[in-house]
Amino acid sequence: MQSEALKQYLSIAPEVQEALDAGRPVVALESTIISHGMPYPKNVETALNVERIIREGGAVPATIAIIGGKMTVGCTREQIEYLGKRGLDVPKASRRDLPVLLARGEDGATTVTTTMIAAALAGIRVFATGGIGGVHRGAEVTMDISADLEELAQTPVLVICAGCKSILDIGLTLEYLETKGVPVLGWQTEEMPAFYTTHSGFRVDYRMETVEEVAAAFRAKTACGLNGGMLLTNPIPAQYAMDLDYINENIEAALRECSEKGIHGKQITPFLLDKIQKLTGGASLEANIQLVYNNAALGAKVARAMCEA
Ligand code: PSU
Ligand code: MN
Repeated sequence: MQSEALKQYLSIAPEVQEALDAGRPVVALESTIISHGMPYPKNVETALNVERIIREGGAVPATIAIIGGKMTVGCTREQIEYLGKRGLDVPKASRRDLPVLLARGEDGATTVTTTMIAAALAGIRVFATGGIGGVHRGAEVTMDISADLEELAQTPVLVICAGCKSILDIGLTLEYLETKGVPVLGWQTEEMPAFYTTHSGFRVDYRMETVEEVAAAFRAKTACGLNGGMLLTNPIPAQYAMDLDYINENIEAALRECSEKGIHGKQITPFLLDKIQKLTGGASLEANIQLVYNNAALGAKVARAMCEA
C-alpha cells in the first residue's frame, strides 16, 4: 500500500494499476529518451510505437515521467506528445533532481535512474529502454559516473537495454556493476552488446536462453532479499547493426567536440547522442529506434514470464 504522503507525488494510470492489481504484466518505459534522446517528431512516433509493441506482446506499457510534480506511471498520449515537443526544455531528472522537481510541481524527463525509482514504487519489475548511463571515458579524472549504476545497485527492477555505447568506458562500467553486485545477463549472447553494434569485446556474466530463465533468476534474487536490479542486455538485430569502425570514428569525433566545447555534467550524454546522430546523417537514430523496439518486444515477454511463475 502506498502511504498518504507518497500519493501526493505518485500518480499511476488506472490501466496500469488494474494490471498490477490483477498480477498481469506491465513494462515501464523512460522519458529522457523521448525529451533528450531523439529529435521531435521521431521521438513521439517511437514512444508510441514502443507502447504498441508492448501491447502486441501481451503486456501493459507504462511510460514514466514527472508531470506537474508527480511521478506519473503510465503517461497519456497527450503527455508523450508534450514531452517530445518540449524536448530539451523538460528538465532531465535523475535521483538528485527528484525532491526539488516534485516539491515545485515541475515536469521532468526521467532517466533510467528515476524511471526505476517510480517503477519500483508502483510495483513494476520490468523496464525496457535503449541504453543506460555508465562510467564515462576519463572518469578516473572527471568522476563522471552515471547515477544509473547506483540505482541498479539498490532498486529491484530488471532493466532491458542494448548494452552501453562506447561513449562510455564499457570495461569500467562492467567493473562497477560487478562491485555493486548487479548481474549482467546477455540475451542469447555471451558478448556484451555495445548499443549500435553487437560487438564490444567484453563478456556478460551469464548467457540467458529463455525468458523463463531470466524470470527465475529475478525470483531467486527477490526471495533472498538481495537488493538491486539486474541488467538484461539485448543485442541490436543484425540487420540494423552499424559498422563498428564507422560508428566508433563518429563517437570519437563527438567526444572530441564535447571536450573542446567544455560540455559537462548532465549535458554530456544528450550532447553526445545528438552529435552522433548529426554526424551519421540519421543512420544512428534509425539503429537506435530499432534496438528500442527490439527491447520493448523482449520486455513484454520477460514481464509475462515473471507473472506466470
Ligand atoms: N544512453 C542512451 N540513450 C539515452 C540515455 C543514455 O543511449 O537516452 C539517457 C538515459 O535516460 C540514461 C541517461 O539514464 O541518458 C544517463 O544520463 P547520465 O549519463 O547523465 O547519467
Ligand atoms: Mn554524468
